[in-house]
Amino acid sequence: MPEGKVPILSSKSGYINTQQILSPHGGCLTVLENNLVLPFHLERVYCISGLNEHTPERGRHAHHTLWQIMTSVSGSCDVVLDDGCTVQTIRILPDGWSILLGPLLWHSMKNFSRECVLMVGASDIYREEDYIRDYSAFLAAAGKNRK
Ligand code: T46
Repeated sequence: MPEGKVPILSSKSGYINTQQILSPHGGCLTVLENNLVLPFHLERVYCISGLNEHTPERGRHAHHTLWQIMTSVSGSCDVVLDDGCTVQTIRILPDGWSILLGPLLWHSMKNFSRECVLMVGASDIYREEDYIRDYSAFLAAAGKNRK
């Protein structure tokens, strides 16, 4: 558990150390690679950019099977995690601590700082059918999964 961080209580989530590397030439490198202790193999990487304090809440969905790791390359935002039992808000910062987003975890991102850029590594290619965008359907699926 990283020092000074709010413990993540949701199942299929947690912090992963992705360490930001300070380049000797200036600037900073953020790396996502399969050598990290990830419970999945990376298949796709995407960035969410153009974010600022006026950007409305994003996400608001869960995935049936997808695993993801989210890191801040620049700026910060709140990531709300809801596993159907526990809801909590985690601030994500460009400090090398990334957040694991497992399947059946309702998540949203909000309260972006200016020039916030998020990088996300995913276990599969983009498939719209893997999304659960209806909250009642998510609760039903998460409840079934616990039985
Ligand atoms: C997630 C959170 C953290 C694609 O065509 N390919 C892709 O790989 C992705 C990720 C998205 N898209 C399309 C689908 C939508 O038409 O891009 C559009 C915006 O996607 P969405 O509204 O789902 O964006 P966010 O920021 O709400 O969610 C994204 C990911 O989609 C999602 O998997 O977990 O970031």
